[in-house]
Amino acid sequence: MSKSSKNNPAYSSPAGGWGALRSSAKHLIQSENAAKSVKALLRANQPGGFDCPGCAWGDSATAGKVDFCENGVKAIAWEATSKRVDSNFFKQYSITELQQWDDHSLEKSGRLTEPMYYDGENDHYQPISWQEAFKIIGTSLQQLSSPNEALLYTSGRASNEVAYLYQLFGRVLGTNNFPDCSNMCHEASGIGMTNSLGTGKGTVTMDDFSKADAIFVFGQNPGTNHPRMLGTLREASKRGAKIVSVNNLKERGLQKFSDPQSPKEMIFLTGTTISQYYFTPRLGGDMALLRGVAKCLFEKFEHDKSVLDTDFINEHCHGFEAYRQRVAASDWDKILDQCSLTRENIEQIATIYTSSNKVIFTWAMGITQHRHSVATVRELLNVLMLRGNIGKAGAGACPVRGHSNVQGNRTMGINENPSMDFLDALEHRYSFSVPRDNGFNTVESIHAMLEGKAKVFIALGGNFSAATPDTTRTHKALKNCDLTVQISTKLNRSHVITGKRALILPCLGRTEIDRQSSGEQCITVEDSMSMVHSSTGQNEPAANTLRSETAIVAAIAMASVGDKIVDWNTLAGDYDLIRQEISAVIPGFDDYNFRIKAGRGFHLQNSAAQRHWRTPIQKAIFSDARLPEQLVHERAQLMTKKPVLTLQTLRSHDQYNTTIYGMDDRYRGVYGERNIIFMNAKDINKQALKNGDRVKITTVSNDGIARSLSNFKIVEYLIPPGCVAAYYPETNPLVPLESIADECGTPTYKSIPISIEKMDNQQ
Ligand SMILES: Nc1nc2c(c(=O)[nH]1)N[C@H]1C(S)=C(S)[C@@H](COP(=O)(O)OP(=O)(O)OC[C@H]3O[C@@H](n4cnc5c(=O)[nH]c(N)nc54)[C@H](O)[C@@H]3O)O[C@H]1N2
Ligand SMILES: Nc1nc2c(c(=O)[nH]1)N[C@H]1C(S)=C(S)[C@@H](COP(=O)(O)OP(=O)(O)OC[C@H]3O[C@@H](n4cnc5c(=O)[nH]c(N)nc54)[C@H](O)[C@@H]3O)O[C@H]1N2
Ligand SMILES: [Mo]
Repeated sequence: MSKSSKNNPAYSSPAGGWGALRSSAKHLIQSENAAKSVKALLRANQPGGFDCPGCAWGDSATAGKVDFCENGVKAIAWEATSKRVDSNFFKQYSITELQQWDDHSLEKSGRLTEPMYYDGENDHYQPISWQEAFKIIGTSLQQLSSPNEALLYTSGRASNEVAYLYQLFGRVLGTNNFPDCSNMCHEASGIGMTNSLGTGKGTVTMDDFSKADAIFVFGQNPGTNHPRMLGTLREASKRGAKIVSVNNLKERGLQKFSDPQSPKEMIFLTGTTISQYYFTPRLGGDMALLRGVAKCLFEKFEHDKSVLDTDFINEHCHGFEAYRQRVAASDWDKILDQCSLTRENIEQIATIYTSSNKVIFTWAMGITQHRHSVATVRELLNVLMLRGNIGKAGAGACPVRGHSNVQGNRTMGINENPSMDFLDALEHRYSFSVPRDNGFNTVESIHAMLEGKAKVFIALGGNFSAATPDTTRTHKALKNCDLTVQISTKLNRSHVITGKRALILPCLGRTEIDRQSSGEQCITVEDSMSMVHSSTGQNEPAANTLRSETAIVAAIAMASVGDKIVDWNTLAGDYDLIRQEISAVIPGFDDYNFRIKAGRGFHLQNSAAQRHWRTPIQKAIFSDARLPEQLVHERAQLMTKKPVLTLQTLRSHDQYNTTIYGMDDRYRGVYGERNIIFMNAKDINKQALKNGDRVKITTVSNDGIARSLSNFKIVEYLIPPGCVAAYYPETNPLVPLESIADECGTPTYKSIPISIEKMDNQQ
């Protein structure tokens, strides 16, 4: 196979298979610590082992089976690297110099091992003792004129134990400012599901996947981002379930998959067809598509009363009549225009849907990162509810989460907008006056820093400066802070875009042994199916100077608010004690310490799965939202004469969010580069461009801020006309801070109106 990105799609083999094994081997060998990585891998997602830090897909029920994927290998090898970023490294490279490095080079430098301090005086980080570092944070927080000038960011890899301590610390300090990666990720799923069903979490378990008659995968690329999900889909496909993909790109993994654990598929170089049906709507067209499906259902219902589950609707739902009228009022022209599919396509989807009794809808960022994402999530639920597909075995809603414990972090109270029940429970347990005002989400935090309303920024993991939108303004915001603190495993952009002063606090990774005063500790996490299980690090820490995230947060709390309300040190010395606190405060965690000892952990009950609706009227609620008046390209086209295209920013196969493992995107036939833009041949011709041309990409907006990126290479690709795609995080400078989803504030990373022009030599 030619390693060129000229003739896409270049990947003709099934996803997975030997390609995945070869790539796994390559990443292991390049990891400079192959033995350590392999040892760790064999314990991934096994009882007594650790939870793979890759994604939040559920674990295999068959204990003992090898349960990791190519991208899990990359995540584990990346953490086990023998390279070190220590005080010598920072002596050698100034902050200004490191700012010029790309994301791949920064993280590839290795594991952070020593606490470091930048005091604003010279351009280098200097080593600092842990005690001094905590003192600086404590003093800075105490000097704020209000606790709401502090921002406590969390990335979804943090464990339940550290997340619980972190939110408790913030609330004792007096703020609900908990921006998190979820604000940029599945926020729309949480809000849409809570409004419709009274729970923000998926209603299915792994068992439902083995019973479903049909599984619809919306706006998701599991071949890269949730590879173990392909194993589940493969099993379903093999037993005759229908798999339907709805995605503007023909993602390889959703078409054919060869399971590296199937000797037959490996030896005979075959694979299993995953999606028997594949539909490619325009970016942001899913709500219109679903509205069209609902229209078909109502039409069929005229002749066949079994098409809708009227018993379920009558007994469990509210708002059916208003929804029926809204569907009737949505006209076909607009529906077909917005999704750019044919009426036959939509009728076919409706027929597949009505001919299946038990149906699961899964979705990810292709649904949640649009202006009308909450309305789209609710439309997915409307269509499920019409046929009683919530709270029935083999059926339900499955927002497939991103980070391995992002769902658990929310359960633990990492939320800028916490429920009153949760705050009451904290107040009851610890007897202090808990802050009740909403805090800032991620985008609001950036505004607050820009306006000088927030002055101390602490990040529990993640890479805020690269993951967030409007990079130029976000960097200005961070630089405006008095103090920025990063609790991290590896060097990234957020360490070199600093506040006036900055601290790096290096921590243990998930794969490493965590020793505290009471002995070796395990942590716990919750996956997309609400299974809570323990994770025990297996490798020796990268350095004996590292501390656990839990120990670091406890020490920050101690230095800032003291131990009058919570005895932080005792809790950090024995994580069983933290879990006892969680049991006492958060419903569903009774006998927590006991239940995580059993094999694969325990399932947190999901009220909607039991047809118990925690909405204000105790019913599942149909949403009667209108279709968007216009999609982004229509609105933006009024602002410019140049052709407007809609840009989605997405992940390549060789990255984990802002962590860039390598420069290839194997399944899309791209090798050795990331500054590319996938375009349809028609759009390329329309602008008299050619495959391979270099272009400048400019955001179309009327806010007076210029946002452009130069030197992106056109890759001709099968993508609906008018839509283009490019990699995140490189394209974040193009995403306006103000471009956020209605009702939830998630940046619209999957629909940015842009124009392109050919680079001349001067540009
Ligand atoms: N290896 C690896 N694993 C990961 C991650 C990673 O970066 N690397 N990230 C983790 C995280 S935090 C997350 S949130 C998940 C992300 O998992 P995904 O949501 O799969 O990630 P994206 O790459 O953003 O892909 C979005 C998919 O939706 C499609 N899409 C985009 N817009 C639309 C639309 O309007 N309609 C439809 N129908 N489809 C659309 C895109 O073509 C693409 O296939 O993965 C998690 N797992
Ligand atoms: N344009 C665009 N932007 C996006 C998205 C998009 O699709 N398009 N997706 C959004 C989504 S879905 C998400 S979730 C966010 C992700 O945003 P974040 O969660 O903030 O970013 P990550 O890249 O996952 O963070 C990687 C860093 O985490 C640190 N790290 C890794 N493991 C550990 C650990 O065990 N402990 C600690 N303390 N640190 C650790 C390492 O230093 C690493 O550099 O990005 C969002 N941004
Ligand atoms: Mo995410």
